[in-house]
Formats: sequence, structure tokens, C-alpha cells
Amino acid sequence: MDYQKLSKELSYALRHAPHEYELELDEQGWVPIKQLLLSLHEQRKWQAVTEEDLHTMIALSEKKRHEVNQGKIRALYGHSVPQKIHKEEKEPPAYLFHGTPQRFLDSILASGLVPKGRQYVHLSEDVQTAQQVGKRRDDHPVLLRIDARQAWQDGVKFYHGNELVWLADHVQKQYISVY
Ligand code: HQG
Repeated sequence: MDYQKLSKELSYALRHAPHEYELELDEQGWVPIKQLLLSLHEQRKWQAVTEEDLHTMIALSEKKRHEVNQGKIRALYGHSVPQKIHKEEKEPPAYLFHGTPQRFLDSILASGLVPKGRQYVHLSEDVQTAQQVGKRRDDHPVLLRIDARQAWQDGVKFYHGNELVWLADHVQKQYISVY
């Protein structure tokens, strides 16, 4: 079983295209594992996937992208579905980081961080993770530091993604500096 491929397929299904898989996300993004498996089994390459494989996939992944609980599974972040996925509000650490391609810098410093195609802005708890996120699109990404505590104190909402990923609706420019 190629667990990385399985993880990518599930991210696609649970973040972006549940309808293609005849899945309905609840308001926290959960779907019943039984339904997901039925849908996956329609594809030849996923005919043999079991619930156990989903656990193995999560355990083997270097990032916690998915979560299983009480017979259900969800993506923890990254959604672009039209229906807003409700995330738990949480006080952020003092600083959060964001890695982005050089070419986006001027626009970000002018209008802040906006969610673009996703439902939330994605922020990293540590510099290394932000660096990796930025490197997806630029070999020498810019690292931004977000004054999350100040923003929180000013009423900006932050939400928990996983242990390294934080989410926000919009981060205004006054909280952003080049790191
Ligand atoms: C940029 C992956 C211009 C923003 C990653 C980013 C992450 C602006 C891009 C997760 C802007 C959106 C999310 C503005 C933001 N002007 N550009 N005002 N505001 N941007 O992919 O944060 O591996 O939607 O800097 O690791 O790159 O798939 O967000 O470059 O955790 O699990 O607009 O996706 O996780 O890009 O990545 P994305 P992201 P997985």
C-alpha cells in the first residue's frame, strides 16, 4: 500500500472535493469512515483499503493531516470546500511564522495574509515548518513572523489545526514582519 498516495487522495477528498466521493462533511469536517471506504473501493487502486490502513497512514505521515475518532475521519486543515469548516478558537503562542514565495511579499505587506483559495490563512508554530511550507513554491522563500499574541489581544481569532499548524481568518499587515 502506498500510504503517501492514500494520504494525498484523502486530502483531496476531505479538503477540496467531498462531492466527487459522495461524501458529506459535517460542520467540523468529519465523515464516517465506512462511507469513505465504500467510495474508495470503487476505484481499482483502493479496492483493498481497510480502516486499519487509515490508522497506519496517519501513523506513518510526517505531518498530522488527518484525524480519526469514533468511526469518523477528517482533514485537520487545508479546506477549500464552500461550506465553512468550524475550527476551535484557541489562544496562539506569542509568535507564529509563515513561509511564502518572494513574489507574494509586496502584496502581503500591503494587504496582510488572506486565505486565498483556502478557508483559513495557515500559520506555522516553528520556523522550520514555515520554511518547508514556503519551499513548496520557492527555493528561497521569505519567512514572516506574526505577532500572534498582540493580534489575539486585539481580537483577531486564531484556531488550532494540529500541533504545528495554526489557522486564522485574516492577519492584518501591522502584525507581520519579515523574519
Ligand atoms: C499567499 C500545506 C499575495 C500565502 C502547507 C501562500 C500548509 C498571499 C498562498 C498548508 C496573500 C496560499 C497551507 C496576499 C497570502 N497576497 N499572496 N495578501 N496572503 N498569500 O497553499 O500557507 O502539506 O493556500 O503566503 O504545508 O502555502 O498540504 O497556503 O503562499 O500547511 O498538508 O497565498 O498546505 O499542507 O497558498 O499552505 P496555500 P500555504 P499539506
